[in-house]
Amino acid sequence: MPARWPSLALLMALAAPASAMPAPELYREHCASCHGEDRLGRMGPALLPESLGRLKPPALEAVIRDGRPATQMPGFADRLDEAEIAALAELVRTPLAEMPRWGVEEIEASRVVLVAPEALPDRPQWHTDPLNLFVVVEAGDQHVTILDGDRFEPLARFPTHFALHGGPKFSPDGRFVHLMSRDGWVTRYDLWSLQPVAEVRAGINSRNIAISDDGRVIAVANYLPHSLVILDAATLAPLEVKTVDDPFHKRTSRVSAVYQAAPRRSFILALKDLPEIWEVSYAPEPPAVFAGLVHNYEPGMVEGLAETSPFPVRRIPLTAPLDDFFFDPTYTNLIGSSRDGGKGVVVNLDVRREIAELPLPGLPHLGSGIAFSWQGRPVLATPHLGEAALSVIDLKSWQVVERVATLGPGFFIRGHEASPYAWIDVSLGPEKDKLQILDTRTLELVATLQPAPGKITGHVELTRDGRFALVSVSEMDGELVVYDTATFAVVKRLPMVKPVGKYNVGNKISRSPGTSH
Ligand code: DHE
Repeated sequence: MPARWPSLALLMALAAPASAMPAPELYREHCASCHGEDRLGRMGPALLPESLGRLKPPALEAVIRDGRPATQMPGFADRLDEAEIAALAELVRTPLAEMPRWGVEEIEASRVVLVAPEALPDRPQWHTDPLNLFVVVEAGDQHVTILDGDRFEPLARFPTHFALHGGPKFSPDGRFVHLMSRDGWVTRYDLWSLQPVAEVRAGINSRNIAISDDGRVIAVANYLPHSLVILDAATLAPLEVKTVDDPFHKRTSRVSAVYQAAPRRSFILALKDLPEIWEVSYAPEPPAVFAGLVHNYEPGMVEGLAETSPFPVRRIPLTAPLDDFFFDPTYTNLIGSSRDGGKGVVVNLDVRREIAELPLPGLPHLGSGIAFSWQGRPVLATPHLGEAALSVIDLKSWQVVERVATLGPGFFIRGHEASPYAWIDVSLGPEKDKLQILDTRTLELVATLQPAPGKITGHVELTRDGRFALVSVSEMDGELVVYDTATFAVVKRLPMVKPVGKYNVGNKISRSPGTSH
């Protein structure tokens, strides 16, 4: 009789340390109480590939081993060995077997009204220019500071949900600001009484929000699930959850971003997985072009379905998906790019067609572009995430009129109608601690600043009058450095914990062409 050998699985099990537990059990024991049995997040953030995508595997293991500073995430080095840490990191990077459900019911169940509207004061509880406040997002310890933009002094500082992203959106009078976290939490905060008034979880993994120009509704763009959520702005109650789909081909799509198109009274959606742009009307009486066939499919494709939503959709077909948009001043045309396409595509929203194409290699970051006038023509300037350059594009002829070489790729450019200078970060290149100044009259770089040698310099926003620029030194021991925009001299330094972005109420609600909206 041949000798009987133990199986490989049995040998491995015998060789494994006595404490080795399967990853799902480790997760249940150590992670579930904070991050949820379903990994969708509870008091701790969601642990899904969509939420962790930007954290490389060794960095993820380091967080499990050592914890995350300035948060409640403890280190597990004393309880888990290296193999267990690696197994847990692998588990949380594994996609969920099924798309989680996050519909009207789940959203409504998460909603909390913290202060009733009738309990709010009828005037600001402080004395400064209400339209020169700044909302500063400090990502290092998940806080927001409300800053008096006249004196550069904090009025309030409060904790936020984990990982706020995108620009906060203001009510048209500048009183309320709405913040969104990558885990889908939307918070409404009253700047007059300096307190959060309501919050709701509108998605599992969200990209950004937009508010209608009348301040009535908020749209939330989601990656998980594949939806656009419309909220009542005053109460954050869900009004509608739209699955973003192509029913004809039975496909759904992540929403890359949602933008407010005030002159059209609509939201415009960039879709990650469908070659379409969606226009969603929020007008109380949507124009006739939104009526008729559901979602404006070609006649005969999807018959018999009537659009009954108060927020009807109009589809604009594309040859390939576009990620990121910049609009001309009338919101008739937009220029879009895909993260890997190497080109810009101009789409006319009225005729629902692509009308021009231009070469735009190096990952342009159109969403953070600014508009100004150069040699009597309206132009847009956009930084590039993948190239040390700034592209300047004529908004009428849709030609690249200038490509300005910079010290490195960067995220943002900021200007102001009262100043001839634009401020450009080069934080994605080797000289991360530098900032360059573009003269918008000559398209020449006229100065290089170094706010804090050796430290990452990022996002910039100007005061309401354009006289001062607030620059982020985006490190844990970071600061906001206030510059005079005429002399480039430092006026003040305020310590901050990794301030990623800051937003001036007046510039945002007046839709200053020097900032994003
Ligand atoms: Fe952003 C805005 C997309 C990575 C900080 N970012 C936006 C917007 C989009 C976008 C579509 C405009 C939405 C709005 O304001 O309504 N961002 C993306 C990406 O696709 C990208 C490259 C990858 C990703 O993981 O999402 C990305 N963004 C980052 C970062 O790594 C940054 C630097 C740090 C962070 O917080 O994640 C970052 N994004 C910002 C900021 C804004 C922003 C500060 C608002 C800028 C403004 O002035 O309006």
